[in-house]
Amino acid sequence: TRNGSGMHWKDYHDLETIYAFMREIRTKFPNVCRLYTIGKTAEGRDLKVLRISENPREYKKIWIDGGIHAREWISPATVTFILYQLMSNWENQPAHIRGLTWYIMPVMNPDGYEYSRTVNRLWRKNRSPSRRAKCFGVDLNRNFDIGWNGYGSSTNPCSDTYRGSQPASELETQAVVEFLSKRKYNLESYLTYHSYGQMVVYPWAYKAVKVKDASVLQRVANTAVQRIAQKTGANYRASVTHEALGIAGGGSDDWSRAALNVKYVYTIELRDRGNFGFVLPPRFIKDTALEGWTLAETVAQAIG
Ligand code: ING
Ligand code: ZN
Repeated sequence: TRNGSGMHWKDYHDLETIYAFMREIRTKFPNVCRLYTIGKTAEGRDLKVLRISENPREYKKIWIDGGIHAREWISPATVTFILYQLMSNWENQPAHIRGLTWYIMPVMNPDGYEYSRTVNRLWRKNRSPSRRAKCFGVDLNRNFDIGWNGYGSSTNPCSDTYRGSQPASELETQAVVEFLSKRKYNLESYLTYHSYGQMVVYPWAYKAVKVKDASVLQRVANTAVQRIAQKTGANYRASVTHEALGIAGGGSDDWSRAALNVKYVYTIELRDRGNFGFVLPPRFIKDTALEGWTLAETVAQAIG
């Protein structure tokens, strides 16, 4: 699984390698790929999304993001692996995969990711400076305009769960919101990759209520979890977010459901269960990424 960009899944990579991999895929498959720069970060890095589609006007759309939180390195590793799984065998993919338009954003928080790689391994937020305090960074998964400033988020700029100065105050949030709002009419699925905990969860997170089609979401999550266990032996749990993780406002997943009415909305907490936590050794990347791909495959099949 080596190629010109130097991408592989035996170790974690810096942002430039991930972006080189995205450009490489676009160059290899120019007819099905389109690479977008949807915005820039506070430190001036590009925010990149790769679209894969044989028919962007007609096909149903699925969004996948990773790297909202800087220290969750397994997330960009998994989302790039999903890209690799799709494109290394595109011609032979089943109709429910080839018949979708995939929007894939491996690193939603590039400033934080690079900061975690070079300065502070356990950094979570982005790196935007606060006007009110000496602290840096907003938790992008508390910054979306749904249940903003509610439970599970902080008003303190020095907190790890700081919600920002207002809803969508952050450039990363704004870029994603603007990009997806243009395509809201048939986004079928929003998948967002985090770690850790080994869980597949669905809305709501901001209030202790289940979404209307919770029974469908639970059933598809159960299927994904069963298939994951068959593939790698790992045990994931499927649940509604507020029961599994507690109430938290401002999440991207809840926003996609509330603002865009997306049906198949999932957050996956990848490996592990706390033994290594965020600092998951590279030897676990392959299997964990396969687990993340299994969720995407299962949801694609459910969309039909
Ligand atoms: N977990 C998520 C977090 O942002 C979550 C859990 C999901 C909260 C959806 C709110 C909405 O805290 C991790 N590991 O980041
Ligand atoms: Zn996270």
